[in-house]
Amino acid sequence: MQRDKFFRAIENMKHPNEELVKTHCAYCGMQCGMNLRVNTQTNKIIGVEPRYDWPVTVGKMCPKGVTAYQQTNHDDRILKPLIRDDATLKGTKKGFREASWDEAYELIVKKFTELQDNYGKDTLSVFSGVSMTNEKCYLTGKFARVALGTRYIDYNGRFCMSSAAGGFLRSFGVDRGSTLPWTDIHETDCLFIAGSNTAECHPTSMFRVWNVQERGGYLIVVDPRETPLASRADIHLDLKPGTDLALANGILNLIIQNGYADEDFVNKHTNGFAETKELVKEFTPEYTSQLTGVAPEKIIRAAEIYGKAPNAIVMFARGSEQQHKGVDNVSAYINMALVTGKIGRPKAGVATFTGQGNGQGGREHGQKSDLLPGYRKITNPKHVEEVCKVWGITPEEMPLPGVSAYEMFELMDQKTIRGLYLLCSNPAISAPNLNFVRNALKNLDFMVCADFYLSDSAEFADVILPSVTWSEDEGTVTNLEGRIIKINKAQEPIGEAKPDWQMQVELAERLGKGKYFSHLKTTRDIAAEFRLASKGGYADYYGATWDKIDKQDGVFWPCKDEKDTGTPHMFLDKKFYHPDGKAQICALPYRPPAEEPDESYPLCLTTGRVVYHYLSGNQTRRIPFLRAMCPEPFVEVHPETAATYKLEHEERVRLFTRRGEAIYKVKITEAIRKDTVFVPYHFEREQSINLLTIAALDPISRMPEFKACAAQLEKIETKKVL
Ligand SMILES: Nc1nc2c(c(=O)[nH]1)N[C@H]1C(S)=C(S)[C@@H](COP(=O)(O)OP(=O)(O)OC[C@H]3O[C@@H](n4cnc5c(=O)[nH]c(N)nc54)[C@H](O)[C@@H]3O)O[C@H]1N2
Ligand SMILES: Nc1nc2c(c(=O)[nH]1)N[C@H]1C(S)=C(S)[C@@H](COP(=O)(O)OP(=O)(O)OC[C@H]3O[C@@H](n4cnc5c(=O)[nH]c(N)nc54)[C@H](O)[C@@H]3O)O[C@H]1N2
Ligand code: SF4
Ligand SMILES: [Mo]
Repeated sequence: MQRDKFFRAIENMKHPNEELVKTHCAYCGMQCGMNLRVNTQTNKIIGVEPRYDWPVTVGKMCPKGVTAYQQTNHDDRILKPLIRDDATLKGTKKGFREASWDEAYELIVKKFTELQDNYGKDTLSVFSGVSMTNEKCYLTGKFARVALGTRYIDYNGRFCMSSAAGGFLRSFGVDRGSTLPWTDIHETDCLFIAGSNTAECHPTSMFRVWNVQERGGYLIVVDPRETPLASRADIHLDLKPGTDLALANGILNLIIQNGYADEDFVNKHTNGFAETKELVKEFTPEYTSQLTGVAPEKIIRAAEIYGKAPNAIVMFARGSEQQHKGVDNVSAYINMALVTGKIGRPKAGVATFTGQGNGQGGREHGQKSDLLPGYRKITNPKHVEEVCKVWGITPEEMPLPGVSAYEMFELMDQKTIRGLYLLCSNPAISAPNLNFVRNALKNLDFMVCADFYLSDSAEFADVILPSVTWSEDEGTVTNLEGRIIKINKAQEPIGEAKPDWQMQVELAERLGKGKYFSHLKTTRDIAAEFRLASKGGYADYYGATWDKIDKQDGVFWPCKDEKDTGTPHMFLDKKFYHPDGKAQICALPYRPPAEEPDESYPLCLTTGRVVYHYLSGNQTRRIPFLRAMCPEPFVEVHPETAATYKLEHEERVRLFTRRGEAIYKVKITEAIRKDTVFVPYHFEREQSINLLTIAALDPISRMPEFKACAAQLEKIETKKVL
């Protein structure tokens, strides 16, 4: 009924010359189905409507998605290449002039060549992102290693999905962020969700979450804040930031003690149970409560509900992953599913809420410092050989593994890296310990930035190349289920903007590497080479042709050949990807956060998102509706904590850590722990919370600890206006 009404309303609103282009949202890993509305007379995008025929999101979209189309023809678009002609103004919007593509390319080639002649191949670096299609991500890896010949490439997923990836690899031997399709979620009996603000960050998952409860199932939420999701949970485990590992061990201990372990499954399909059982014994409800601050009875009840549920799904996101033990946290939550055998069948399993639109595909095909297409390892000679065959280079020509995203800034600081090609990321806002990172960017001899808006990071560049938005190009993206989907082009690039792949092909040619790139004239050409390069790797996309994607509403990888329809459910045959086919249950000793509160810094600072903004905010802060709904950052403070500092709602307060300080509006709320403060990170310049965060890196994933550091508040004494 309601749907009919909606369509009638849309029908009435229709422009007389309108065509719909079937595609997906520009932003998060949900990749909601949408139709872009295009005026066929002007060939410009004029609006959007949700797609009811898309099985994952069935007509749902969030405030960012419904306004995403406003990016394409926005006044702030960069329309021509820009060259800096006043180096004294680095780090500001000023000092750029417009240039032709030829002039920009020539300058880049000259500077990159000079740097490599003087300091060696590895003096150049590429820092990339995963708002790009698989084809672009694939080509960026090839561009770094073949066109520039450098080992230093890494990307923003290091700050996002790297801990999930590390945990999945260790536990299952394969890193697909969801073991089951999203269409299973509402049919399970218990959702255990840790460190995800689902209602704000993956809003179009929420109807499935509510449906679990409506059907009599349970929702358990682990978060230091009472988010909209937590407020509706059957149990809210309101832990101290950075203590997930203790909580997961405590719950596992109770699961084992109370007889909820599936011994048959454990014996046949896993390793590591005995050591883990022994290790978690210490984590009694009382001890776990001491470490986490969660009441013992809540921990006991959570273990009971999860243990008894016939089917359950363990889910997590950056709350538990962006820690210096993020990989351990992920494996510890996966332990719950492995010990109870609630995995490898429909309606039961494990999933992470993948962050960026192509956060899954973008991490599989060679943008990470140690990976090659198909999730191959650059340290494995056989893998290198397979990729070399497709690229037409010799194994000796393949660069060595590089370092992680944050470590690249350290190398820039030390002048080991002197040149940077930055695309699709805005680290001058989103990297931790920003005072250091911004200085490292300033310290570069030569920096190129490809973006469609002038970002905070672009302000450090010597050359800015105008790229296109998602709506001006086509290609595939892998959503948070592991489903490969198709993004379609709705409009020609505006001004002189070009897709990233085209810039890379043209630059490669000018760098004398045309032989490896000149055959790539369209996205389809890249898609064909990319599928081939992934063939035989475990993230095998070879069978995922664009036709099949269209016919099947996407294709879940692995998909090996033409006949293969893909793999919606992982591990149905109970075969995991470790050499012996077994999954690993991990014994993980507890470690506290890298920096714990003390007398000088008594509060724990945690950071994250609001529904209206996306990541560094470079895209969403320009959309009038989103800016109006959330114009500036704030610091969430519990009423009792506010009282000790004599703070009033909405007054400004100085928040500081050992690394930096910023001034924020106070938001007094009972939805946060008394010992914790929270700030969203989408804001520019001196309002960036990353001026304060700590770059303590996970030893395996090299993920920084965005979610916990020690902080202090100071009231700003203001004079009364007379
Ligand atoms: N609106 C919006 N949606 C987005 C994005 C966006 O920028 N804006 N970004 C997308 C991307 S790239 C990502 S990665 C995802 C992120 O999605 P989420 O991970 O859901 O988002 P965050 O706000 O970073 O963190 C989630 C929750 O973790 C909690 N938390 C903090 N510390 C801890 C802790 O120590 N343990 C636990 N268990 N929880 C903790 C926070 O209180 C917060 O509610 O969202 C995607 N969707
Ligand atoms: N304190 C704190 N910091 C965090 C986090 C946190 O929770 N707390 N979360 C981290 C996480 S999960 C993430 S994912 C990172 C993200 O951090 P960033 O990588 O900085 O994310 P974006 O804002 O998406 O930056 C993308 C930039 O590229 C541009 N862009 C978009 N699409 C394209 C394209 O196709 N081509 C080109 N050339 N440019 C494009 C956009 O305009 C934007 O300027 O931030 C991390 N930082
Ligand atoms: S939930 Fe994510 S993909 Fe869907 S409309 Fe919002 S931002 Fe876009
Ligand atoms: Mo992310």
